[in-house]
Amino acid sequence: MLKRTDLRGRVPSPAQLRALLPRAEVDVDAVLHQVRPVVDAVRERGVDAVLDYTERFDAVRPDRVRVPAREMESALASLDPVVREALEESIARARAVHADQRREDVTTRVVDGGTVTERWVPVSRVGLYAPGGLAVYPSSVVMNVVPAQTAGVGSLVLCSPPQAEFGGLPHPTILAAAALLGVDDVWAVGGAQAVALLAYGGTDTDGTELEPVDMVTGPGNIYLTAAKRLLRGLIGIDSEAGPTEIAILADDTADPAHVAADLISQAEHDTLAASVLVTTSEALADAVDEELRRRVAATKHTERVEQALRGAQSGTVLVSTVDDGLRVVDAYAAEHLAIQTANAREVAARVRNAGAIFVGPYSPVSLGDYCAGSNHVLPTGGFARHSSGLSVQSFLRGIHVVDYNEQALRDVADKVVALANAEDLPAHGEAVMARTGRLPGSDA
Ligand code: HSO
Ligand code: ZN
Repeated sequence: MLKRTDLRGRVPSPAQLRALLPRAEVDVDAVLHQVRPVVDAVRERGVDAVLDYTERFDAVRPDRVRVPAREMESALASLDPVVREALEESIARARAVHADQRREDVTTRVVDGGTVTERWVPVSRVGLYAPGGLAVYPSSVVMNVVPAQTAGVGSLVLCSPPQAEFGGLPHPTILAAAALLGVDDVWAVGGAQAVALLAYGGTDTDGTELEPVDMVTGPGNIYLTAAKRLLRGLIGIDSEAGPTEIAILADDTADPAHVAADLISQAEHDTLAASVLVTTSEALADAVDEELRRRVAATKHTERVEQALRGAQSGTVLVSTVDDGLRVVDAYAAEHLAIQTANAREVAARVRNAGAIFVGPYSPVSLGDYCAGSNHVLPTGGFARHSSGLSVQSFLRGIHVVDYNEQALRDVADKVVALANAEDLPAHGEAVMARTGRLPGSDA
């Protein structure tokens, strides 16, 4: 089922390796021209425009956009208690991990009388997005809300598209998850119009105001991503999420049933999802193929999974050694990397590029999707070479606070003047001399 690339006895460069492991192309730029008029209309006409687009794209026109408090309560009250308990566990574990990410302010005494403090300040107001349609993921609400709340973001608003089958409200499990997390400001709006409304703000049909946000995070389809790209700058955004990816580095100690189940688990998200097995063992590769045949036929979303596994973005790579395998997975920089080898912990410690790493036989990626405590909003498309997943840090800004006294300024004044003159910006030096009252370096 997985096409095979045999790299045994070869040592391709990282760039060659990346070409061997292609990624699904999602051309966001191609839809910018469709999204721009939506964004412009919401800027000009606010909620009226939102409702027009909602009618067009979501086939429903709610009376108002903001979800009433009683609807939040009733969604929570009708949530399946088993799912509620699972969500609560997921939230508690995520809160524990994210609490440890909080940064302390640090003051560096650079010289006597001169300090620089790095002060970590949360973004004031954040908009979170939860998709509807095929991807109704209350777990993603948890993964976006928990780091924002833990960072100390004071004001959070959630947007999710209205669903005709739920009377123009967002999906009830999304509302219930928001209620469990203590997010009560929820608006029934999806896609590009949601990002535009969050960025520009607007007034609901009953006069309720949505204040503009400073930042928008959360996954969505290509139109939502295009809107984020258009509005970036006016608002901060998280990194663009592409189709999900799993890479597994395995040797002959791996259980083929585990490997196959994990490859299928992420292929289940999307026909463009990537499932990549990197292994030193041809026997394991054969056994995994065998398991895949059996399991793919039996799983619920057979067609989607099969298309993902057969796509150009998925495959098996045979390597001579675990070291070579590490080179391959580092070049690929997967969103999720599972290590299923002997001494998995030690092998995992040598990985340089991955969104998240799942160590050994009992840490499957789907544990991380829901209940490990780790965040599941992770860099895709090779972005793990330079970026991290969503964290408390994503919602904080480090502000340098510079505090020098007169003597400390005098002591360094000639250095500032020298650099200012070297850059032909003498007024920079003069701003220092205006305080020191004389040319730096003179004895008077
Ligand atoms: N694996 C997805 C997250 C997710 N899985 C949500 C299940 N629900 C991207 O990391
Ligand atoms: Zn998943």
